[in-house]
Amino acid sequence: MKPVRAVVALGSNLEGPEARVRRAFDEVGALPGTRLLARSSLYRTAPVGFVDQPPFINACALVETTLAPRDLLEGLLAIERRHGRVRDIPNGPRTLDLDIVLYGDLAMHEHGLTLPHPRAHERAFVLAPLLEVWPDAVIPGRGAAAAFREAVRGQAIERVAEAA
Ligand code: PH2
Ligand code: MG
Ligand code: MG
Repeated sequence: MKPVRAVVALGSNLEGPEARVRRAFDEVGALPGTRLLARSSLYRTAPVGFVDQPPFINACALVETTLAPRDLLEGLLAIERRHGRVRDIPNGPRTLDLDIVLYGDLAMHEHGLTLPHPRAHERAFVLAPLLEVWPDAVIPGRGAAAAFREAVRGQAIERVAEAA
């Protein structure tokens, strides 16, 4: 299969989030058929949705992959499990969350996998690192990712560290 450019959002707010996200970049880049093209800075971000939990560390990875979307997702979920991810409270605290934000220009909706990520354009914690690794990114069905930056201005996010 021809390699496709994809963006993976990384998030953690438990058990050493910064070190964990740094490690997760390497683990994403080590998936079969997958090459890490760029890693964003790390951002400290206020929790969105379920607010009574610690701040998150968020980042984005730009990859090139020959994995089909479902196989990429399975690989990401396996990494999450290795990080001891427990799914109890929806949107609640987690050791590691790895979401596919973009997979080329693909738009699809299947059980457990919607592309592009349906909420990416409304979350500063995704948009800021996404635009860092891919300033011209287009969100299929919505348009240039950069056009949404203004709308998420009010959300609390702070760049805390360079990419590793
Ligand atoms: N992830 C969520 C829900 N809320 N808030 C922040 N700041 N960062 C996240 O990664 C995040 C969230 C569901 O995946
Ligand atoms: Mg998520
Ligand atoms: Mg997820």
